[in-house]
Amino acid sequence: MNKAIVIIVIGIVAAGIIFLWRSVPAQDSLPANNVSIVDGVQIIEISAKGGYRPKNSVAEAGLPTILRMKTGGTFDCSLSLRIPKRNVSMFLPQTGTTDIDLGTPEAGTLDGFCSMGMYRFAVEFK
Ligand SMILES: [Cu+2]
Repeated sequence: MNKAIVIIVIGIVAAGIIFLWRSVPAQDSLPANNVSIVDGVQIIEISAKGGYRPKNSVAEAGLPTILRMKTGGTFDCSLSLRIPKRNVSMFLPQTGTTDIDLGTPEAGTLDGFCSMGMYRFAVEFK
């Protein structure tokens, strides 16, 4: 086969792969579907492993709310959770579910961090 044709075919295949790769949205850009309301209690689920996911959540203000932290084989510092506005400073289990009662939040943003502040998440109450 002609070398020029081979190079063109490789170029087209590479362009296709790059196009497909770019059209897959990054996980953080997907709308977060981590907030549910069960029996009048709002539950916000955040997973902790190498950071917090989703990084940004939107929830309703004025509802009794639980922040549900999920870990699974987590061994990094996202286990060490701080929510300064709520005086939360705790260690999550390496694997498990930890419910944190947020009471009935008013409108505003609640930030959570790992103890060193390198990982962060935010919940916006509207
Ligand atoms: Cu950290």
